[in-house]
Amino acid sequence: MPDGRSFYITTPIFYVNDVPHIGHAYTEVAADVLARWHRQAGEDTWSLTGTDEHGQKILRTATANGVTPKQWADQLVADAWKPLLETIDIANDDFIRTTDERHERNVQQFLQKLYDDGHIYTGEYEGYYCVGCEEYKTESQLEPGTGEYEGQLVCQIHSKPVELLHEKNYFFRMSAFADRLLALYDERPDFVQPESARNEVVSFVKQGLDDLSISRSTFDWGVKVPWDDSHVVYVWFDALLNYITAIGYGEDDAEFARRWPAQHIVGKDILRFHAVIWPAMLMAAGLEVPRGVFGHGWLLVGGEKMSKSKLTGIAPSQITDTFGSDAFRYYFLRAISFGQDGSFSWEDMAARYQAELANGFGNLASRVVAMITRYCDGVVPAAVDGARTAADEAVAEVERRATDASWQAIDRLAIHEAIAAVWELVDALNGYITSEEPWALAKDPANRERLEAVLATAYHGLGTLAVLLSPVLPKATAKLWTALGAPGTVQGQRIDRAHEATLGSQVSPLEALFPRVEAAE
Ligand code: ME8
Repeated sequence: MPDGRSFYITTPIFYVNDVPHIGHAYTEVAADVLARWHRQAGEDTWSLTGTDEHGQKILRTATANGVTPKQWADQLVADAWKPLLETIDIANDDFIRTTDERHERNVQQFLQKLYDDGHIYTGEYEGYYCVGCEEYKTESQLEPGTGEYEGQLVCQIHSKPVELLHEKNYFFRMSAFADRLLALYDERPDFVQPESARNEVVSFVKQGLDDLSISRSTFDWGVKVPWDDSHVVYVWFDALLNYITAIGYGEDDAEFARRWPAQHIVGKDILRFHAVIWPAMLMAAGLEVPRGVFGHGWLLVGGEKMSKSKLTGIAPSQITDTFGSDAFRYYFLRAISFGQDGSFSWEDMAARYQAELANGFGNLASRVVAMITRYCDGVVPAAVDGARTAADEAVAEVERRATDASWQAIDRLAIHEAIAAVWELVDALNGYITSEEPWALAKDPANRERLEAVLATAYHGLGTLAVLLSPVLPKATAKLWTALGAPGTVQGQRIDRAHEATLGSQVSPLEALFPRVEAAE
């Protein structure tokens, strides 16, 4: 059951050096499904996404393109990142940019507080910096380059050379928080999920933490350090703060108290920033740590992380143009266990589209609506209590189970398990129609009562399915809801009580929810 707490969920804010690929879309969709599910469970829900626009990576890209970094960011946000949200049907509540004034002034406020409280000091640092990661690397995170990078050290993630930097910077005394972090991971085993991510984080912190360089002075594209404007704030320190500046940190205490803490959904590449640095920053500021950090797996191409810099990125619209946004959302959340790596293939996408969406769910919906239209003139038969058989009861039981099990899975962030739980109802209803054979019952008026009971049971099951699948398949379930003649919107229904939804009395024609796509792709 929903616990009545508010639910605040975030995605990473993405770098605007390039356009999005399906890896970014995957994170967006996962967070969106969780947000929609909690919202439909009646929780006070808020979902945030946005863009990370400062730092050397953006500065260099903009310079190479002959524009200012702000011009570059404005263009990418307008032409690529905001349109992505429409392409994959994201219902976010807010979109934050790190160049927003509401963000910049409160980054300064946060930093000033840490400085005043003695958490920041001046130091010198020499190390290898990867501009792709926007991070100093230890030698164990580097490898010898090959080909054009022969003789240079390259970053293991980007396979591009790192740069040896020597700077006088401001440092955050992060080392002081190692024990408190370990106590946190211990007391709240779900703080970092999945288990593999938690283990990685714990063993990393157990080795002891270094202090963190949090300013840069060799370029000026960033938030100015409030007490020294010859430095800008390190891009990660700036970016992590988006999660609180977006909900009123420093300006709207009531809103901040209402929303914080957040559940963060990130890719496992940026787990340490979220599960180590970020909670340490919050502890230093005397704020509550996040509700949790979930590090999902990578989408792989040829066994490697799909990426813009390696030119293996697939644009989300390449998939949605053929299969639609619902199928995109469904595929990535169903085919990949949330938390594990997964590979995308057009063949697998097409096969699941046809078997599960078109034949499994879409066809079920069309058949039931068509039979009520044909045998009952579109009038939904009232369920006749006395005529309920064991098969009817079994369907009702699966409806209850799917409702409860999917919510419990969502509460544990196990999105793939939630969808699987709902799919038991798809399968049960298909099995029910096959075994009860309403088309055969319709041939003999003596079976009228049984025919009506079967169609009423199937209709009710379809209503439950529409509600339970609405976070994943918002477009198809809205069409189905209309065809069922049900009141209000499907999104307005309580998902944790889906099997109790009030339905309608008259169906209307339903076009194919998942039309056939040409197999050529
Ligand atoms: O790291 N598979 O931004 P970013 C799955 N600005 N997810 C993937 C992926 C893949 N192959 N590739 C990218 C940054 N992602 C920082 C974040 S947050 C305060 C700052 C997703 O544009 C995944 O969510 O490099 C990953 O964590 C994120 O994109 C990295 O996006």
